[in-house]
Amino acid sequence: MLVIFRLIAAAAVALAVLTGGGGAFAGLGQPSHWQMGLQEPASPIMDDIVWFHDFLLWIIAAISSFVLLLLIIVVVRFNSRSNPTPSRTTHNTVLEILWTVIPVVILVVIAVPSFRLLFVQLTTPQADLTVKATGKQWYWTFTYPDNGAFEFDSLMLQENERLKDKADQPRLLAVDNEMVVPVNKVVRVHVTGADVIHSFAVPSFGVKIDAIPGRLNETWFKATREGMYYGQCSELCGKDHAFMPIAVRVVSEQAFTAWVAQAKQKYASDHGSVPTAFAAAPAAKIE
Ligand SMILES: [Cu+2]
Repeated sequence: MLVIFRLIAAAAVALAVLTGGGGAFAGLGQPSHWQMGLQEPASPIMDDIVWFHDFLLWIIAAISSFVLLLLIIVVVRFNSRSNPTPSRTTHNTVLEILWTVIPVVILVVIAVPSFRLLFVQLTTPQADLTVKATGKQWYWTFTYPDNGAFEFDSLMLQENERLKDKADQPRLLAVDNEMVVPVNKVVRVHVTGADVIHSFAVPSFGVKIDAIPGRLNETWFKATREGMYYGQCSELCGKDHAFMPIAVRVVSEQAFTAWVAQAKQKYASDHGSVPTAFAAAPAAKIE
């Protein structure tokens, strides 16, 4: 009896996830408690990724249910008690053609939106702005070549630096200097690594690309809503890999112009300098 109750509970959870219950738990720009789905999308690419993910989930659920049904039929109808003298049939042409053709059709149906998504992700449209993100052990450096080539380092806020009552300074994600971009503009991101391989990833934008020393990778996003969006280094890069978050603030175009004017002054002295002091800094203390 208990087993049946557990099965019913598991089915109810699966149904809730399938019918989009997961989406209700997802946060915008950062993870949320009890989150089950992907983070809320804030770019056309992430909209497509979420659609593709849900589409695949239905296909996977249908295939798994079908296989489970076949297994149950075999167990019940063809065990040695109910079927003491098994049939000796070995071939069935129609069945063999079907179980070859149907999976091929399913794979083609999956491949079409999958390749379309890959092409859209890898083809940068006419960019309004370029930002270079350099992964370093263990922080990010952002450069704005189109806006006067100023450059600044973005380090995670330690527990004692963080304003705990501020919702936009989440633990292990808030940084001292955020990357700022204008809303509804195509931002081209040039990504590279200064020491080892890192990975630039912001879930709500659907962006994830390796930061490889000696190589310039390119990705893009168009943020459709203003706000704070957090990501993390997504390639194991050393002991403080978990403590080099990416924080992107999406603002209006006017606010962006104002920020650029102010940032040019603020980071003027940083330009071209190599902040080796950070590389040799003691380990981040996380409580
Ligand atoms: Cu890293």
